[in-house]
Amino acid sequence: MHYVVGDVHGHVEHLVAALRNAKLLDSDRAWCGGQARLTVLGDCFDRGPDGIAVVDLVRRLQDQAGTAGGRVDALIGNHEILALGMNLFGDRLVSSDLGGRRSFARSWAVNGGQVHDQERLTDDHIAWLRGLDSVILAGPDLLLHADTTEYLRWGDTSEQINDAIREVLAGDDLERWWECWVRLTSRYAFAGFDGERVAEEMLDRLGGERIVHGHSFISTFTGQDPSQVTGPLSYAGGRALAIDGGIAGGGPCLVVRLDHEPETNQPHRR
Ligand SMILES: [Mn+2]
Repeated sequence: MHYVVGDVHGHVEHLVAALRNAKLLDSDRAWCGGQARLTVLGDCFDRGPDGIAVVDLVRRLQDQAGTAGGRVDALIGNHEILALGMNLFGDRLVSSDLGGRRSFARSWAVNGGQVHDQERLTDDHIAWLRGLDSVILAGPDLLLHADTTEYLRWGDTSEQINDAIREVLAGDDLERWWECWVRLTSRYAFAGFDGERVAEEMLDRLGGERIVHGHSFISTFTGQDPSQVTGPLSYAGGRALAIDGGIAGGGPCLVVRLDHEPETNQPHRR
């Protein structure tokens, strides 16, 4: 079984409760999911109380699941870029910005940056975060943090995209880091009148039958208040699944099981 969760934004207790509810975590906060797979779709940091605790929990579960024959992965979200960019560049101005006012420090401050997270970010955290993938193809599901086609600017395959972003994050070129932050912050690529076509074109290039993403509150697609959200949202003709319940806005932490049982799976392709 493969589960996804995302956009925890420092709300580690919400994550613990949701993983327990999904029977992936026991009462001692240890992995009890056996051979199950869990992918964390990014945005562990900012807005909430303890982004570092979220990262530490994910990393511990990664070790424990590995030992149990399971698997835990995490994807880079725009807030990982923001937290690392703040750490690396602070208030250095982005020179490609002609207004000359942009910096990671400014964006961090207006996007829920937490001093507490910055103070406790270690070299070990930074090395782990810099090595994360941005795109994972898992069976029929293409897992992304953000609902954007901007990933395709880095390459034509998941491997190319992951390598290209890792290369940017391994370096210290502010302009290229800033480009990463901007691209991974865009959204709603699959929600327009032609969203199904846009999603299909992305799937044709990168593989998979369905895009699974976080980043944009489900409530902003449905017009609900985040507190009314109870599950993931399938849209774009079934080609996209939004899983961000909107914890940062008072919504639930959704741990979503990606069901693809052979006997119940309907063919998506014509
Ligand atoms: Mn995001």
